[in-house]
Amino acid sequence: MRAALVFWVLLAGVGAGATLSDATVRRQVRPRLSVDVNGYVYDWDNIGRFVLPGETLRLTTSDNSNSSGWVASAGELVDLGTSTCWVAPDEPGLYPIIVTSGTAVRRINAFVMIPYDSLDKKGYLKGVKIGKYPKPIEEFPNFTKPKGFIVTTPDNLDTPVSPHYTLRDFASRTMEGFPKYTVLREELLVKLELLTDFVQARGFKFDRFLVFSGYRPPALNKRVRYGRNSAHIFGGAADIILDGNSDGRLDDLNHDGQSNRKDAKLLATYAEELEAKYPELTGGIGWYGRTRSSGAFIHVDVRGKPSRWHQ
Ligand SMILES: [Ca+2]
Ligand SMILES: [Ca+2]
Repeated sequence: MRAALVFWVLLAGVGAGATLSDATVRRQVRPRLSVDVNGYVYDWDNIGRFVLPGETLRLTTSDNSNSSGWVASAGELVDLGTSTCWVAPDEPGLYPIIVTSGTAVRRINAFVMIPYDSLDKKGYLKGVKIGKYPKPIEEFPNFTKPKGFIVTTPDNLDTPVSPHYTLRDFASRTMEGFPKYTVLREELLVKLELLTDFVQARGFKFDRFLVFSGYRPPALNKRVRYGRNSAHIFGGAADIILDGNSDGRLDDLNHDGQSNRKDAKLLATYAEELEAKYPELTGGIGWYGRTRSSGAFIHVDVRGKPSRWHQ
C-alpha cells in the first residue's frame, strides 16, 4: 500500500508541471533499496517471480543496517542472519512478499505455479487445452519446457510483474475464459524494462510499451503465422509497440508523418543496441511493417541466441 502511495505522489508531481521526465523524478524521489532474489539484483518497486510449490527464494537487500523487515502473506519466512529465505506454499496462487527499509518499500509478487507435469499427455491442464511442448529446440537454447503455469484470474491479471508491466500484458488473449494459464520468464521482464528505459533515455515520450502478444499456448500458436515453434510458447517473447500518443498504433518515431516499417526498424535498432550492452539477454528481434490485420510492430525475445528477421 505504501508503494502505491509513493507512486501516486510521483504522478501528481509530474502532472503539476514538473519538467523532469517521469523516470528521472522516480529515480530522484524513490528511496533507494535494491533487492536480491536468488542472485538477481532488482532496483524495482514491484518484482514478479514465478516459482513451484515448496520452492525457496533467497532474499537479501542492499540495506546493510539490518533494519529491513520482510513480511509474507503465506509460505514460510526463515531468517538466516545475512539473508532471508521464503519457502513457497503448496497451493498455486499469488503470494506477495514485502520488504521495508526506512521509507523504502519493495514488493515481490510471487506466483506459485502449477507444475509442468500437471499437463496431461493430450496437452490439457485442468481441462484447458494448452497443447504439447516440443522437445528442446536448437534455435532456442534458453528454452526447455516451462517450469510451470501461472494461474491467471480476473483478480490477479493487473498484478505488477515489474515496474511497468502486469500479468495482463503477457496472458494469452485468445485463450478463452478463466482461469487462463500463463508462462512468463523473468528474463523477458528484465529485457522489456531495460528496453523501456533505454528508449525513454533517447527522448521518446511514453510510459511503457504496449504488449499485444506475450504468452501463446502451443495449441493456439499453431493458428498464427509462425506455426508451432515460437519463443511465445515458452513465455519468453513479446510483440510490442511504442504508443506514446495512445492511438493503438506504433508512433511515428522517425517523424516522417507515417507509422510504418521504418518506425519498427528504428525501434528494432534500439533493441539491438540494448542486446549489445547486455549479451545475457540475447534473443530474437523481428520488425514488421503494416499488414491488413495489424500495424507495424517489433518482436523481442530472450531465446539465448541472436536471430533477426523482418517482414
Ligand atoms: Ca501511436
Ligand atoms: Ca514514421
